Amino acid sequence: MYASVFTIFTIATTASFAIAAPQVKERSNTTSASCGTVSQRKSWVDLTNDEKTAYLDAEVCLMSLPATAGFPGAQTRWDDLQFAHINSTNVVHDVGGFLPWHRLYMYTHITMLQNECNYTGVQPYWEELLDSSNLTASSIFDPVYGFGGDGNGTDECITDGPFANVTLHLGPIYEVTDHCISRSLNDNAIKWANQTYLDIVFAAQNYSAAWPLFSSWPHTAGHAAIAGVMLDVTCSPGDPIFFLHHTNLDRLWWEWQAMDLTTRLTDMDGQNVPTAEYIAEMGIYNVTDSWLDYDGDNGGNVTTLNHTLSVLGLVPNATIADVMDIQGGLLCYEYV
Ligand SMILES: *[C@@H]1O[C@H](CO)[C@@H](O)[C@H](O)[C@H]1NC(C)=O
Ligand SMILES: *[C@@H]1O[C@H](CO)[C@@H](O)[C@H](O)[C@H]1NC(C)=O
Ligand SMILES: *[C@@H]1O[C@H](CO)[C@@H](O)[C@H](O)[C@H]1NC(C)=O
Ligand SMILES: *[C@@H]1O[C@H](CO)[C@@H](O)[C@H](O)[C@H]1NC(C)=O
Ligand SMILES: *[C@@H]1O[C@H](CO)[C@@H](O)[C@H](O)[C@H]1NC(C)=O
Ligand SMILES: *[C@@H]1O[C@H](CO)[C@@H](O)[C@H](O)[C@H]1NC(C)=O
Ligand SMILES: *[C@@H]1O[C@H](CO)[C@@H](O)[C@H](O)[C@H]1NC(C)=O
Ligand SMILES: *[C@@H]1O[C@H](CO)[C@@H](O)[C@H](O)[C@H]1NC(C)=O
Ligand SMILES: *[C@@H]1O[C@H](CO)[C@@H](O)[C@H](O)[C@H]1NC(C)=O
Ligand SMILES: *[C@@H]1O[C@H](CO)[C@@H](O)[C@H](O)[C@H]1NC(C)=O
Ligand SMILES: *[C@@H]1O[C@H](CO)[C@@H](O)[C@H](O)[C@H]1NC(C)=O
Ligand SMILES: *[C@@H]1O[C@H](CO)[C@@H](O)[C@H](O)[C@H]1NC(C)=O
Ligand SMILES: [Cu+2]
Repeated sequence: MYASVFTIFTIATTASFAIAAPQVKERSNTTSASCGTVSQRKSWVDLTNDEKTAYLDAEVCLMSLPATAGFPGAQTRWDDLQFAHINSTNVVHDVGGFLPWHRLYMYTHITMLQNECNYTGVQPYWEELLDSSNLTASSIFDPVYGFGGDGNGTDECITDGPFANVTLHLGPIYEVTDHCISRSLNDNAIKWANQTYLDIVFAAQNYSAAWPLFSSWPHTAGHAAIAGVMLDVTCSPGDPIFFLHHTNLDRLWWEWQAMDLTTRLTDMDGQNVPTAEYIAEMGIYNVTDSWLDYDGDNGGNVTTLNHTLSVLGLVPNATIADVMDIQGGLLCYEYV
């Protein structure tokens, strides 16, 4: 239904195809001087069945709690979380703040699971590379220890798994309508998560070059491969797979940062406002002057470490500087 919602950027060079897989220097420690106890974010396939169940139950819990933020149309806490993305879409996509904002959004999600649903487990990620040659074989679609499978029929509603009968209240785009979680699995799109494209992304030598590549390939891969709700540029967090997908993207950004950590803990760049073409193609609202006054970049169109990140109060505003280090104080996790 929203087949063109995610733009595929043009790749200017193919020279980087030959570059080998990155050697990642992960810091590995369970406590950190700067942030305390370090939470380990794990691949979905490395969770035990009990851990998977606890995570899925916590997501169902958030969907069952009543909305409290006063956002228009929101009925549940899940809707509140989704609204923060809907309402921010035009200032957090096609911009330099794309990766930092979604890092804060992943933090918002896990914080709500912990504080409101008593979740004590880790934030898992979907290691899409493992599934990039066979999407439908992925264990994330398991009907018991996963998110259920493909959509069915003209509405493309999912029919099994813990979210089969969930009613979403927000979407499509900016509308407020009741609908199911829809999917339309696409085996071709998941290929954009394969090693060929990761090599292109990891060959980028600075954030300015890297962020559009992250957005184009591994980011588009998960959205377009799941499709349905996941292909709706504003409402995609309605499908809980969104959080596994974007945590994986966050992991990839962190692995890229870790290749030259000293430099890349402060490397920020990119436009602050999406291009007019992007806004028109996505059918999203123009960015207002009042937001530009507040973004922390002194009225400029270049994203800096001072840039304000807002999830509409679900967690306090932060700056991009606050989220550059996943063990910087506000954030305290590692990827294993
Ligand atoms: C882990 O962190 C603690 C506290 O910051 C530090 O004392 C210790 O040396 C670290 N261990 C490793 C293996 O890095
Ligand atoms: C954000 O939501 C408010 C209502 O709370 C609305 O007035 C505003 O137009 C929305 N902005 C965007 C960009 O979606
Ligand atoms: C979380 O735990 C508290 C304290 O035990 C309890 O009052 C609350 O109902 C629990 N919340 C949920 C959503 O289960
Ligand atoms: C993908 O995996 C499924 C389930 O294991 C299998 O039935 C199918 O043949 C596989 N497809 C390809 C192209 O390997
Ligand atoms: C899929 O949809 C068709 C109608 O389009 C329906 O007959 C069938 O029962 C559905 N399958 C499941 C598993 O819900
Ligand atoms: C969804 O509803 C169908 C039909 O009422 C029911 O068979 C199924 O168990 C429900 N699934 C969940 C996860 O609640
Ligand atoms: C990745 O997918 C592309 C097709 O989109 C294909 O040409 C390429 O060979 C694949 N790379 C790997 C390593 O499988
Ligand atoms: C980033 O690297 C690209 C080459 O990958 C280069 O063309 C560009 O000038 C660099 N940008 C900055 C801001 O350093
Ligand atoms: C911001 O920069 C982008 C890319 O250069 C440009 O397309 C857009 O029009 C600029 N927006 C504003 C408000 O200056
Ligand atoms: C958004 O701004 C562009 C100019 O940058 C204008 O052409 C367009 O009509 C505006 N769209 C809306 C919905 O206001
Ligand atoms: C951030 O803001 C501070 C004080 O407002 C300023 O000194 C600093 O130069 C700014 N940094 C950037 C990268 O804009
Ligand atoms: C958070 O930032 C947004 C702009 O991104 C701003 O509108 C809002 O007032 C800020 N909230 C607080 C509490 O400062
Ligand atoms: Cu997004």
